[in-house]
Amino acid sequence: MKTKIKLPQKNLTQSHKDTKKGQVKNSSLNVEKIRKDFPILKQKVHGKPLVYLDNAATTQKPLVVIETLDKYYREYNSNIHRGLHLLSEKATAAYEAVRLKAQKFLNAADSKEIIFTRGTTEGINLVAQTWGRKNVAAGDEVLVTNMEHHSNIVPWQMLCEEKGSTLKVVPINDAGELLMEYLKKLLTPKTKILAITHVSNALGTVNPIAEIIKLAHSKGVKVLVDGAQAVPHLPVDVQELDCDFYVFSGHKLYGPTGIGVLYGKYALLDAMPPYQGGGDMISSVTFEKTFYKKPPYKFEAGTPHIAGVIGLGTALDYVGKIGLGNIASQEQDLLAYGTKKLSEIPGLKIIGTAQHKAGVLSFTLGEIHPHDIGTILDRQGVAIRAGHHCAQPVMERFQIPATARASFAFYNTRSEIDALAKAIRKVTEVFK
Ligand code: C6P
Repeated sequence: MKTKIKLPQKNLTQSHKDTKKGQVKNSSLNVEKIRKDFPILKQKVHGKPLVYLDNAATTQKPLVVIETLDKYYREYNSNIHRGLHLLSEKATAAYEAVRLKAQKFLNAADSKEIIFTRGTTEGINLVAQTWGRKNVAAGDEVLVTNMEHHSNIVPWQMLCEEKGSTLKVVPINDAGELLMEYLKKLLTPKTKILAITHVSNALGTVNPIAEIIKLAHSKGVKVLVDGAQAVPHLPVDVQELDCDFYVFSGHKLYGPTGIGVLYGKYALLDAMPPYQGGGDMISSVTFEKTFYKKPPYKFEAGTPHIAGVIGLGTALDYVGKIGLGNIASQEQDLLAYGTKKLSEIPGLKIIGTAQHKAGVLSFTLGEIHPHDIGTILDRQGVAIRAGHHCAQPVMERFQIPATARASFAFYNTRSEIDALAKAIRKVTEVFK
């Protein structure tokens, strides 16, 4: 298996300079200042300064998000859409205001197209269990890719098992890029939906999603995009993409855990049966018949994660203030610098060398098990993830059991990447 490393076309020394303290400062982002927004980054682990490079698993939270949660519980904790009292009115207004923020964030046509979920996983399950159960029948096909997270495989597999339909898989090349000619071939009259990740969590590949959606639509195939690893790193416009569904998790976007967003085109949402039954999703209930509310409420049964939604709103504001363009440029610099630094380490092999990548560096180091790499790095204060990253088919494709994975956020610095490289070299020494 051949892998070729292609560095992003960027002049590293011109656009970024290390300051005296080793922090990166560039024309658009003052990372040293930004880091002060994240209280957790100040700490030491195992007596060493924390170098947090596990951002694809979850990002750290800025103080404004933490304070938003604190304020909600201290000052206006209340159930929403139900009470006539002031606290409930305040909580309802704050909750619904975030729907508008999420609409703006994704540039959805209407706030009714925004459904709050527990996260990406629940968003995909919701679509598979509602749209999928209604529209996918025996003999039909559901198309996914070889680089999907388990969350975008298993719900479709469950649906296919139930319906007697077939799950088809678009293969990837040695760099971790989709094989477009296979994608074209696999979009057949039997295909009902293509469920595809925008950015791979295990490889970092950024898929040409606009082109793919166009292709699928030209064959009459609906498209669900898993945006879990995309929205924290690049601007997304669902109207421009013309995707049918788009899902993401708040916790990877500097927001709280347990909250996410499902975007769906209104006509599709309106025609879908509900996901769960319960309070707040009905217009009337009798033992004979229940009538449901219109979207989005039809899909938000029970008391939702009110604090999570409100916290997500603050995270969206925070990211908006920093600017996804600035975030992307900072992270691309880290990716290029990290790729160069890690490639210099003897025996280290980067898994995922696509032309277009987000800030993810998955790697193996000779015969050393990635779990050992992760443990030794942790002792040096460097937090990464090791394992299959809930993407076992990716590991199978590259014939490896696991990788070690460093993933970047805009608050990371080149000096942290130096610390990562130093810690990896230590792993090699330990195993000599
Ligand atoms: N990936 C990682 O370390 P939830 O758990 O629902 O917030 O997100 C699931 C999910 C779906 N799709 C992609 C592309 C993802 O990366 C993830 C979460 C984390 O890579 C945890 S496994």
